[in-house]
Amino acid sequence: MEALKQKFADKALALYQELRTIAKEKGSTKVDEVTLGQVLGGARGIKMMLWETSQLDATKGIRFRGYSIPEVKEKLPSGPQGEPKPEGLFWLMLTGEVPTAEQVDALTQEWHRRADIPQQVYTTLDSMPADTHPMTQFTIGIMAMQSDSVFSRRYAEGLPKSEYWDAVYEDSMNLIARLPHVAAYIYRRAFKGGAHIEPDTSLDYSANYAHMLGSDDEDFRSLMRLYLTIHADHEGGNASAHTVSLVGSTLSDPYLAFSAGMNALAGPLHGLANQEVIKWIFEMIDSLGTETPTEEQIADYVQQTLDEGKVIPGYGHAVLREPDPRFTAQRRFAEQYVKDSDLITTVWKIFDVVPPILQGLGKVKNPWPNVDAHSGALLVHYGFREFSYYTVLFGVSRAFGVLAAGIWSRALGMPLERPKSVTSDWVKAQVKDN
Ligand code: CMX
Repeated sequence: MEALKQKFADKALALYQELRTIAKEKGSTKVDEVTLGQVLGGARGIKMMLWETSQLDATKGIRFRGYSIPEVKEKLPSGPQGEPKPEGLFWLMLTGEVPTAEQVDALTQEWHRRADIPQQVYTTLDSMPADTHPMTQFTIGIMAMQSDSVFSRRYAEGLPKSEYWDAVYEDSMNLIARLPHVAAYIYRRAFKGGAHIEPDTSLDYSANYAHMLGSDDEDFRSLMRLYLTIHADHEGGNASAHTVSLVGSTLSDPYLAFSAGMNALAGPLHGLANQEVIKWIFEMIDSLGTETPTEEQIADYVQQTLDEGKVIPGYGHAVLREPDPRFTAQRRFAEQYVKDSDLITTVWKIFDVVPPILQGLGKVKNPWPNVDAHSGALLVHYGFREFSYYTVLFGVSRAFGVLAAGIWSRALGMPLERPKSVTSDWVKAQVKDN
């Protein structure tokens, strides 16, 4: 058995027993109350799922197994310029332990070994118009691999419940290994006339993805390591993670579950916001007729957007109540690697302008930037101007978290997810009774 798989198996079995005992002996312990505001307000804050890989705090932001983004950058094995490798984050999320550089290198090689893309993926993608939205191509590309699912095959052969996690582990490892290849293929067919680039297995996961996209720039490789690390997981309740978990709980295999989650990520209130942000900034630049807008000009444009009944993309969050540490990490990266960029300076000016305006509306719970407010400007800086592709990059990264969590769910024997719904008559009756 692979070292990572063995380590996971040891930990998961022990936790499975522990949680079974807790559920049996203490299952009636009350942990929270649900309000009508939560029922009518998108279930914010209702604790209803187990998620081992990360935890989101409203003010401190994301913690991967307890580690903040700066701590992850410091502790995880990194590339030559010091940005953490997502391979290490996957190891950390799956085992709770910081891996050594050798363990991370072995994982890189393992993923290279597993990156065997079935021909039907390319045939299927090639049958679609090249201008099909890249996120649509991405989910179709993932679905085109589903017939390879180890879980589905073994389940049909009578896989016992105690071995679900093993098959899900195999699918998840294969899927993560294959995703950058499928994603790069989509990029090159959609935007580079189908001139595809062979992988380079001497590179780590992120650098190889950058290479297949068409860049061997050392700084861009570093950006990709950081990007794939910070977008990987944001606890379980966000729409893409929750969707993967929900679909996986029906024992749909990881291909089915992950592609479902990618359809959730493709919504403008979630992952598509990275595309919306950069579009909105360029529309503002066009409308104002300057690449160096003043704060006053930006404020006017923000007001115009709000007056049109639209949201300011890249701002606000369902959980966070402070600037997103993932925004801050990208800002630090830009400060270190990008010296002069009008576009990035504009992103920072927007950061100064937008929060007080949103606060002034009196209804926005979090006026601060989220992860999507910064990522597009960095990608444009490195020559990736195809905005509709940005959410695919987010999706490749999100695989690390949601698939690691999916392996945990099956190892812990989590059941079919089935919360309760109510009717509006029931809601009105609660108020009347009170
Ligand atoms: N611009 C304008 N209005 C905003 C706003 C923004 N950026 N963020 C929230 N609001 C509004 C909401 O639309 C809502 O208005 P109504 O009551 O009129 O419907 C009100 O403020 C209250 O919303 P909230 O409780 O503060 O925010 P939610 O938890 O409902 O929604 C989010 C969170 C992210 C969907 C919302 O802030 C938003 O639409 N932001 C812009 C889109 C975006 O950047 N999404 C990416 C999030 C990160 C990610 O998943 O990738």
